[in-house]
Amino acid sequence: MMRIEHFLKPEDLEEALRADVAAGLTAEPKTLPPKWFYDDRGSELFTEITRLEEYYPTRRERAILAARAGEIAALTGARTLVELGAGSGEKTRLLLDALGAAGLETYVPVDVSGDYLVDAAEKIAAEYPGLEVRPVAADYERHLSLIRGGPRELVAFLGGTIGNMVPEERHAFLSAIRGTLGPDDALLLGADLVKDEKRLVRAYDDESGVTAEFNRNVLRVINGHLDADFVPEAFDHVAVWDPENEWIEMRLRSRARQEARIGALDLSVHFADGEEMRTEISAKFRPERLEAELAAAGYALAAFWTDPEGDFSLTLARPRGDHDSEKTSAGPLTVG
Ligand code: SAH
Ligand code: AVI
Repeated sequence: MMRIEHFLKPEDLEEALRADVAAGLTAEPKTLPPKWFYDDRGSELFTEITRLEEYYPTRRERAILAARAGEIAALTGARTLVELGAGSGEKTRLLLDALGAAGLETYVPVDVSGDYLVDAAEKIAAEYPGLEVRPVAADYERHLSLIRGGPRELVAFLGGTIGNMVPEERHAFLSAIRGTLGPDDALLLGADLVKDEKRLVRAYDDESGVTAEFNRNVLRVINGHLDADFVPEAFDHVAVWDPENEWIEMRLRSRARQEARIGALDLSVHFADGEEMRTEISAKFRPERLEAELAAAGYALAAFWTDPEGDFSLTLARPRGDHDSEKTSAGPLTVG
């Protein structure tokens, strides 16, 4: 059995869920943070989503990684790869192959979904016998400073998960990562790009209903951990494009007037017929915006790549030194 570093003991996890649910379900409108989708079942459902025809981001990011992993290895010379929100680590293998050939020694996958993380890390350790694999169960928004990286570190945050944060959270998060990086370290950031609304909505409202189940899973997580009695089937899955904010919003819409009782909070929550509760945003970016957000958080771009269709992006960014604090970019972007 693989050793795992745990910053999220079950009681911490419960305490955090309790606080988020209490705040989110008493707010107007009601909201829940997306990190609570990912128990074992939620992580499996997400993996299922990545295989759907409608859900293009994973395929597109994989194509960029397949084309650019060698360049990433050459540009970073990474000896340590820290992957935030690693999930199944399936695409990561493309990076591990290229970085491994160029001297990678340690892989630190970090995820809030502890059991799923251990399974994924065990598989990777078996496939890469020379690699030290050190999984860390943590909330990357709270425990970043506790995660032990290593020399010549590459921090990867893939999948477009940055889009699941609102702009203020993104700024705080990117700045916090920046604070952990030394001058030889770098950030590899996957971000989905703005595109045709129909394709975006299809990607978040698939024909077979897997995303709907993923969305409702947050209610099952609350039922299981906080002694609640949500009936997930009493809520419809909703995915809408918000053109002003340029994000997809996932919501759960109550099919009727109903009450949910959350035993651990001694709280009863009333839902009106048709009331919508936001469960996730998935922001889509324009390259200028990404560059500006990275610059504001203290980075200079080293490279920017997209897949041939221009659907998804991968950015390699370095901490900006004091001497070039006036610049917003390290130089010309590599696009293609
Ligand atoms: N990187 C993978 C998985 C993306 S799904 C990919 O590109 O396919 C998002 C992952 O982030 C899930 O595995 C989820 O458990 C994890 N996650 C979400 N919020 C988190 C948080 N606050 N701290 C740590 N992990 C988190
Ligand atoms: C993890 N994250 C990048 C996914 C996304 O596309 O925003 C989560 C997801 N939500 C619905 N489908 C997938």
